[in-house]
Amino acid sequence: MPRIVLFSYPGSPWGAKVISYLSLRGIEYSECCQPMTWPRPDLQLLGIQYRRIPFIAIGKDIYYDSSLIFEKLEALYPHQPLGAKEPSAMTLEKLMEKWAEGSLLNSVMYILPKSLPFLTDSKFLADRKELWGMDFSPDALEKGLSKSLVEIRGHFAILENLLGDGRQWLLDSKKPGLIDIHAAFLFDWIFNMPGVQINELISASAYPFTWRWLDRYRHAIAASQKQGAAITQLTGPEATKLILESEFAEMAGTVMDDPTRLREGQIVALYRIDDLSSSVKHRDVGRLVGLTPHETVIAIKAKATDIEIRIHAPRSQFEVEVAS
Ligand SMILES: N[C@@H](CCC(=O)N[C@@H](CS)C(=O)NCC(=O)O)C(=O)O
Repeated sequence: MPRIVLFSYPGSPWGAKVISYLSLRGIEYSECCQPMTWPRPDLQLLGIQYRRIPFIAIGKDIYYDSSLIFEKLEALYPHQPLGAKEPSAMTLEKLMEKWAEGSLLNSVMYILPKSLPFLTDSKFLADRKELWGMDFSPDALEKGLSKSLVEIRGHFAILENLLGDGRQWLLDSKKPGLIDIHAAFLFDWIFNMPGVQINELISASAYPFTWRWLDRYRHAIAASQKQGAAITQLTGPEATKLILESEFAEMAGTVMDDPTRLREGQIVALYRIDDLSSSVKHRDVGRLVGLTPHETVIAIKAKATDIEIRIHAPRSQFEVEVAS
């Protein structure tokens, strides 16, 4: 299998989520660090318009969105995967993934420590306002704090209920599974930030099982990172060269019958629909080469080359349509 290249930036919670997964699996990878805000000139070398972080390349296959990244890593690296195997556990795992993004994410944002330098950086604030419509300034965060604490208390109560029988991990496994990553990564990210204040209403004395589980999670990730091989850092040109000189990780897909009625070979636009600017500014345009209930695959040419790479995106939160 070609070497994985992760495109992320330090401090990205979703980037940390993918890194935690790779570490727990012991899968080696290289990293191409990106700026925290747009533009990301490295991506232009590959011809990629995608705005969000992280994404990974496995050879000339590029995978957007951590949900698809996990599905692919589970399937392409089948030795000792982390995902649940039994249908009810698989369902819970998927729901936990959606809960983290759809509910938990918004709750934890307001406890970001106000001393973080980027919260007073006008470039960062304007960038995120354009992307999310959200004001991350310290004043705006302060206004949302009490609602956020009420919500986090509710989230903790759900976990405390499950962990209250003394299990170590959410599905009572011996080691952390993918479901633990889904449920823990945002708490792990926020509660380990320098300067974070933990209100007593959500403290370890109120939710002892949940805090012990979060502690175990942090130690398990740290131990796996200590054991794992060093991560190679690549510049944009180095990452591009590595990717373009690699094989594809997967065979070409198929375009199945689909409600969109799109057909193989059509030139399509692929973009996210869960933020304010992707549908306008971050459309990847290419030849449709794969369409299933799970994913869209388009082929594009890397900038100034004749070399094709394939972009894979999940169906959920993405739109694909004939390019205009
Ligand atoms: N559902 C996406 C969420 C990714 C996401 O929102 N990432 C944040 C960074 S942690 C982002 O892209 N923010 C805007 C940016 O960095 O440009 C995934 O799972 O990959």
